[in-house]
Amino acid sequence: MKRTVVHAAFLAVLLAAPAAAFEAQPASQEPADPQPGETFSDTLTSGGPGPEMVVVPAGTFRMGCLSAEGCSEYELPVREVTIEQPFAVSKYVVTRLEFNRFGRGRAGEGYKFEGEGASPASWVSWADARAYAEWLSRETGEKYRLLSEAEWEYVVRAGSTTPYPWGDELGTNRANCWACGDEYKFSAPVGQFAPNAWGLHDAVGNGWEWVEDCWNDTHERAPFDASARLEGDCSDHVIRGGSWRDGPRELRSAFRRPVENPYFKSGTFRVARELRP
Ligand SMILES: [Ca+2]
Ligand SMILES: [Ca+2]
Repeated sequence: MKRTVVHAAFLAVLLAAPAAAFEAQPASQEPADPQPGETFSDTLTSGGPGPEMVVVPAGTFRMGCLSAEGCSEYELPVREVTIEQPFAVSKYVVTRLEFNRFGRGRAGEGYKFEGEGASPASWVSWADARAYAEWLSRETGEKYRLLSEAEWEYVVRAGSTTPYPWGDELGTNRANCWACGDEYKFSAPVGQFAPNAWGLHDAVGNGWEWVEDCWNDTHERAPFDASARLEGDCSDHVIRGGSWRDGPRELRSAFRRPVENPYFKSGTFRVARELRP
């Protein structure tokens, strides 16, 4: 496994550890996967780094609209979901530069990726977002995929129970949307706003984010674990988080909507990577 670990705290632990701790391991053994909070990028076989990933912990959270007011029936009922294994998630949505490495950015109908490389790869269909993750798996020998809807809300909330990842109010310049008090009229390059508690940037706002799940009108009978919901209306898929074209309602962590269009103007995505057991 080729991987660049860049977390300063992790390096400090490595440097401080007694030599005996390393001698106990056979030289050929691969390093253990990183721990929650650490960041890394896998190296692509074709050259260059994969997306920057951050490890998130296992845990239990309440999914859905947690506030008494302003809820859509799409966001109910609230249920407790347990994410049993830590996993890694990209800190940013996949950028044009990253998507162009996949090779479909310029060729794919509907894509417009001649612009700045750090801008989100938008207009990407759900199927091509999945294809990118499959390509990334082949390029790295690791298991990349879209997030399930439950995983998405888990990592975006990052322990928060408020309407927005940062609190009760939309506030000013926390994200990119039409009502966010930011400087961007369209999409912003990734990472222009403060990350959430687990290090994800643009968790809400900037681009909608595809997840694996088929559309269902409510959370009734939704899984209580990290799995994606693969029954329901599978001509539509769930998209989350709101975009530069959206406002206070859509930017809430609980907000969800179905999208059928194969190419959705403000549709972007982030990837998950499974860790080794
Ligand atoms: Ca804006
Ligand atoms: Ca987003």
